[in-house]
Amino acid sequence: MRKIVILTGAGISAESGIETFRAEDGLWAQHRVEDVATPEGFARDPELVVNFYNARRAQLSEVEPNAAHRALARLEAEHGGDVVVITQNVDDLHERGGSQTVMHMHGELKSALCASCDHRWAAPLKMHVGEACPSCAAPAARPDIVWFGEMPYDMDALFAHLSQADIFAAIGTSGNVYPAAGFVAEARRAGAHTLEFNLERSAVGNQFEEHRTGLASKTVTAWVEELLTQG
Ligand code: BJW
Repeated sequence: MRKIVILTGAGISAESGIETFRAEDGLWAQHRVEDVATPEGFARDPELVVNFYNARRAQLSEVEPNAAHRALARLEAEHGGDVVVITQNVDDLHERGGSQTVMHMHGELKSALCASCDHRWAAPLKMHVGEACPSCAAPAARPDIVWFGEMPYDMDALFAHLSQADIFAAIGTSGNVYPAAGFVAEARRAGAHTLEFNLERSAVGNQFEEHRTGLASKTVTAWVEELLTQG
């Protein structure tokens, strides 16, 4: 059976009420990327960064997965082959929508990371600057988020999945951030059929063979129905 690798970005969670990054009224219009999404910003003003992620973690309890998250979970449950969701999102809406195989390449809001020993643990709803690591006791807790200039998680495993993909779909991502924006090229090298789901062409849109334009809740649900009907 065909192996399906799916890359998701902020656009899949937009209809659940979570802001994207690069929309006119998105997160980067309200906060400077350099201040809240770089290790240098965290070193300069850890309080600002911890509060930024505390607010976004709190927001998770107010939002629900939408039809696109649920459609991907249905695909995984009903497709006879392998389905892997690689998400750039730090929310937990794929898991709450029912997906089992989810790889969070940019980290997770619900996780904390020790800047000293790399131990990861379940973050409290409200993190505090200088909290002690439960493993090594260093006062070095930080949000478990991959900031610019840091290595995304599980790169070897992600590239291994891409190299075996028969279908590669990117959903709701602007194609501005690497290495994720390079996954379509990698999947094409592996011979995968490539599709993009977005409201508009992404920055790497010309590399996809097929485009489905519109709200992910509609286009992804229809695609999953199609795939499962084809068998
Ligand atoms: C809908 C929709 C609906 C809306 N339905 N669609 C020069 C060249 C190349 C690379 C670099 C370079 N200079 C520096 C770099 C590297 C850098 C990078 O890419 N910079 C670029 C800005 C150029 N990357 C890194 O530093 C990464 N690490 C790295 O490269 O390590 C070295 C390495 C080398 C080689 C191999 C492996 C590793 C780390 C990147 C970390 C990104 N972190 C962030 C923030 C942290 C998370 C957080 O705070 O939440 O992650 S940035 C932010 O962007 C966030 C997102 O995950 C990421 C991607 O954004 P996304 O998801 O695409 O959102 P948007 O808002 O951009 O787009 C939403 C899309 O949805 C839009 O297209 C809408 O149209 C669409 N949409 N509603 C369908 N209903």
